[in-house]
Amino acid sequence: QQNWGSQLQIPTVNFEEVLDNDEVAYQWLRNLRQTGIVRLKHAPAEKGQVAKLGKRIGYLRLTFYGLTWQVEDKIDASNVAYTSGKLSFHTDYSALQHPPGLQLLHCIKPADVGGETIIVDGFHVANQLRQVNPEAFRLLTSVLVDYTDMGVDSYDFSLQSKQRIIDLDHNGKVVQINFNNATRDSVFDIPVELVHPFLSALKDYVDLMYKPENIVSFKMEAGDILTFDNWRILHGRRAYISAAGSARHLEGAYADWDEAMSRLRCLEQALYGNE
Ligand code: OGA
Ligand code: NM2
Ligand code: ZN
Repeated sequence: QQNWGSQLQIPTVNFEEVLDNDEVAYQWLRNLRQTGIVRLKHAPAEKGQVAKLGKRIGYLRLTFYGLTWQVEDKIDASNVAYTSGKLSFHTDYSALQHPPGLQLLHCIKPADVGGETIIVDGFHVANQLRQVNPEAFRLLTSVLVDYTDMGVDSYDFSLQSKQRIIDLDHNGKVVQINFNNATRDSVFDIPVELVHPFLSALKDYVDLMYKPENIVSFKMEAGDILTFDNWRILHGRRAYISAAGSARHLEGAYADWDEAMSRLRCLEQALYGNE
């Protein structure tokens, strides 16, 4: 995996080629693993395209928001994402005990004004925090945070989970970020004397994320599909003006790393197996 900051040129491939050409599909998934984000260009600006990518991998991940979901400014929104408001840096669905590994976001209609995307490499910033503030890093990698997501979409739901903001593997390597202030519970089940140090550590991490040298910011165009590692990349959007008749519309979906890595290995075997 390659860390990146604001210098990143987002790896970009043609959508139809990912569907039709095995070498391009292989490049897509390899880049996704390495860089954590790949932009697909020139998809048709209509629903159904992220579902095709799901078939290319194997399966999409079904959640309470549906197999695919529509990011629009909705009345009675089941989630803050379904408003025209700003979304600060987050990973999706920390309220699940096993958050989706991959996210696909297809821009069908950009906002006329606003709605720009911001992204940051959460692993890179976590390693910066480890350097500059080891104690904050220790708190974010050990304290369990309560997440909750309640509401109604196709079904009613009431999810709860406990997550570390930064997950490490057994060698101390950063392997997963679980951070979404919108679904962080008002319940915080830790010793009271830890609350302030924890929140201050979290603020230090967030402040590092927002450093200009770490952020990449751009506006998605109709037909763009962002595919990214939801365990690694934090994403957000600027607020937008919700214009009647030309409303912003994205279609999104989740997938998991097991299936994506499986497809990557099968493609590699088929393409280069006997060399
Ligand atoms: C989301 C989200 C980004 C956008 O729906 O979780 O981050 O640009 N959306 O609307
Ligand atoms: N949506 C976009 O964790 C979250 O609630 C992220 C999920 C609504 C499917 C938003
Ligand atoms: Zn999101």
